[in-house]
Amino acid sequence: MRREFVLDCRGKTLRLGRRTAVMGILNVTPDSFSDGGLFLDPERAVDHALRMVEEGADIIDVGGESTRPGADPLPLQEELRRVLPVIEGLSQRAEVPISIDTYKAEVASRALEAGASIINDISGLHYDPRMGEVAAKYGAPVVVMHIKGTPKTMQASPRYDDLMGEITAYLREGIRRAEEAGLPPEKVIVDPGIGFGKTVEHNLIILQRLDELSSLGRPILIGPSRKSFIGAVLDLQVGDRLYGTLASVAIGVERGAHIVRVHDVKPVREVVDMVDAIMEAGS
Ligand code: 8Y4
Repeated sequence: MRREFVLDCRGKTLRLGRRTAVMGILNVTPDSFSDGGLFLDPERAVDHALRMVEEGADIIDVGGESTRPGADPLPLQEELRRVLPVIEGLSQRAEVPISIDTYKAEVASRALEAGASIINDISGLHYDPRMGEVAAKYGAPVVVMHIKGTPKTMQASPRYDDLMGEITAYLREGIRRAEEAGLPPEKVIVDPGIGFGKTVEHNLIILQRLDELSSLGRPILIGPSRKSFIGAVLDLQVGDRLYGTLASVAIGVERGAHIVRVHDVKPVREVVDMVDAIMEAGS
């Protein structure tokens, strides 16, 4: 019983709530799409994105900086150098909206100019004070994600007195900041930030209690794909976490997720189409 939302992504319409939307992950780092050497090849990245669209992705999330636990921040110029050619190339060849995964307002702004239409801010409008105004200027939907700490520090034994209460309060503050900057609350998507300042147990409880985020009245996005909580439960390395990802996606959708951010688009599309059919049956 997800609420339905229609999201205008700068001319591209996303209908959320009946059919689960799949966001395909496009990591544009030199170790993901190299030209055979040390350099990033934008065309290979674009080809991978187009394959994800053929497999059923509704959004492509382009990110240039690794936000894995313990990762160092990436200089602005290098982040721009990685993501802009890919966004330019992809926006000419794909119909689906492109999101820019960044917490820097300057990167978001340049990405929107280059053809992106959604901002995916892992800080939930808490790091860069200019992010709200960039979103408002372009009328771009923003994913507001919860994080405790920073990517560098977040996994140092995170503790919560009230896990879902703290996440909800942080996301509500993100929605407030967006509105204060002039972005309508209708343009905000909320995300509990699986893996960002959470223990294995916290991540499992977030999925178990995801329905509580519906009190925010906004579409819900989750990003469980291949994350370490799956590795911890199943004792599997990152390349072997597909079934754990699919279980997390199925439960997350049943508990109210409108959008799932994943690496493995084809199998996830199949799982969410089936879960959607079960949820819609008889209505
Ligand atoms: C293997 C591969 C294991 C990647 C872990 C990872 C989210 C997100 C990330 C999320 C939103 C990641 C940018 C972390 N996670 N954005 N971004 N929600 N909105 N780690 O959960 O994928 S990066």
